[in-house]
Amino acid sequence: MLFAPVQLGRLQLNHRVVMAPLTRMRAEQPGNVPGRLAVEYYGQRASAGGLIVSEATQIHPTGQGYPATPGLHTGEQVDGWRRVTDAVHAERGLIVAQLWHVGRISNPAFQPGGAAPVAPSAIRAAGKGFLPSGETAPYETPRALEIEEISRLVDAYRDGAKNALAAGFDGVEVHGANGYLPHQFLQRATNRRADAYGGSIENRARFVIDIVDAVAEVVGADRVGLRLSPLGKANDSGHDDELPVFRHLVIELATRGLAYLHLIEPRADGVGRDASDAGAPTAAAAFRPYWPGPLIAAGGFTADTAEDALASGEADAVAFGRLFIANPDLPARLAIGAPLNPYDRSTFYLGDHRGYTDYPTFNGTEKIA
Ligand code: 8OZ
Repeated sequence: MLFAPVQLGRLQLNHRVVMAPLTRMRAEQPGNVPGRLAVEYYGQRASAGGLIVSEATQIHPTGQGYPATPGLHTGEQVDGWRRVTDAVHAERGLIVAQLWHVGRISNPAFQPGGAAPVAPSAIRAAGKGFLPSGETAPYETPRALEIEEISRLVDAYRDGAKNALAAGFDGVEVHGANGYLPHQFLQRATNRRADAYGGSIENRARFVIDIVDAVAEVVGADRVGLRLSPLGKANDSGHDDELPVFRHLVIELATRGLAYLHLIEPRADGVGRDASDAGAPTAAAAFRPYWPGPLIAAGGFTADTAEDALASGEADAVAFGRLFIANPDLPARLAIGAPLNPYDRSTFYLGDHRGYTDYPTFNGTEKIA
């Protein structure tokens, strides 16, 4: 079924092999602008009627927490992304912009004026994060957002959606996963607010819902996706029993006619449970009963497990990350059962064209498995 068409809201796909959002940290400096290499990289990965989700893209200067991640809040960045979307559309592919704010997963060195990163509450993340140099340092304690600042950040997502349209994107995906700002609002462990954005499940879900509604006003609900990691542990997330807040969120959004819900399976590296948890229900299976709309599953899928997820009805499409890094022509390869290039983890982040635009397409002479 990977090669049966599917409709995700307004997005009409010819096949169900989605390119997952992939942080690659190669935006041009200064300005965090997607450059010539990004145009080539995304163009290589476009396929007719195939969907690409852009790498996570900060919608505000305070939303950055890694070196050389692209933004979508300056004119230069919009112009850079326009060249990317043109390259994807030239191959008759589709591309949505993933709208990102890292919240506390940052360092003052990335922040305007060297200020503390912002978060729902002043609770430091465990572990280390990036510095602009590419080195790492322990996270520092963030500053709790004032309630007026929360609505300004929702406005920043709205502006991000406007900029996405100006840049030629076919829609937007709200990054609600992996321990970043929206996820920090959802979890009790990171949200100790006593106002309308903290406390009850309804209040903790409010920020994500406000964002989804704001961007839907701009692009139409049927061009908005939301990515969540309800069982993941990335970036010091996943301490609470979060299922109730995710269930509430998904049920609340189920009536809005969104393009899709995008769920990360916890088996993916970095967001994973231990092997001892194997056999626990997948995120897609756990939330399918609450989500009648299109669902994309992501996280460590192979062609075979993807077919299983589609056949069982758990998912309507499957996003591939690492396989897409190493195989620019991944949909074509999967369609004919061609062998796959192995990926090189050492070139996932930062650096140059190596490991970015130089993975070869299938030349047709290798033996097909
Ligand atoms: C890997 C490295 C840096 C950021 C995510 C945006 O986890 C990311 C990310 C992944 O969602």
